[in-house]
Amino acid sequence: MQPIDRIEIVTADITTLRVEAIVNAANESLLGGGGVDGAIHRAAGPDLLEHCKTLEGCPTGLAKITPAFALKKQGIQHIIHAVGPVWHGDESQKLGYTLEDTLLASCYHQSLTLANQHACKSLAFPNISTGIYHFPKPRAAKIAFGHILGFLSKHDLPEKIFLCCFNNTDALIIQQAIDTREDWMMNRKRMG
Ligand code: AR6
Repeated sequence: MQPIDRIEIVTADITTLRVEAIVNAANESLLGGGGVDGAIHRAAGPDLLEHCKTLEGCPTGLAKITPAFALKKQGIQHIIHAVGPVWHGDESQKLGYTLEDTLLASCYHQSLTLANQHACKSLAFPNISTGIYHFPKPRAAKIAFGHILGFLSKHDLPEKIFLCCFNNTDALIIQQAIDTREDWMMNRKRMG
């Protein structure tokens, strides 16, 4: 199967998915918050917070893995807490040229690496940093898709990645990032 066929966009609350691992858009404290972080902590139950208290936080751009506690009953085994950057960047800078771009890419890479090391077959990502942290959504979508595709082309696990969007507008933004990349790949092939 081509790497691109292992990536699927879904519109859902990430806590309702039936996947082996989900990624949380956490903050450096790892002690919960709003947005998807709040939803995951509510769904996983208070044991998650107790466990997170032992982790001593996580720097921006990195990720830590925990059990899924109450979410295990629906098949989720792991939660990967990735700390995305707060966007202070300059949108006029080319993609990949801001510190925030690098840190966001690192979140995806670290999360994929942890999922791979724990032999996860399926992994779902929320749109890290694009809510409370205000990372521009189309820019984040290009970074997420590019890095996931690169990782899948070198690794058999995870077999399947779900890009979990909270609404259809966000799903469209991800789809556009994928379409743009596919057009670019086709043009590159045509030009030899
Ligand atoms: N399922 C899927 N996606 C969701 C859900 C959900 N249940 N809830 C929100 N989203 P955000 P950030 C989407 O703000 O920008 C927290 O307080 C949302 O629409 O959750 O990385 C943390 O503790 C958006 O597209 O995360 C940090 O302090 C995406 O998830 C801070 O927010 C990310 O939005 C992290 O901010």
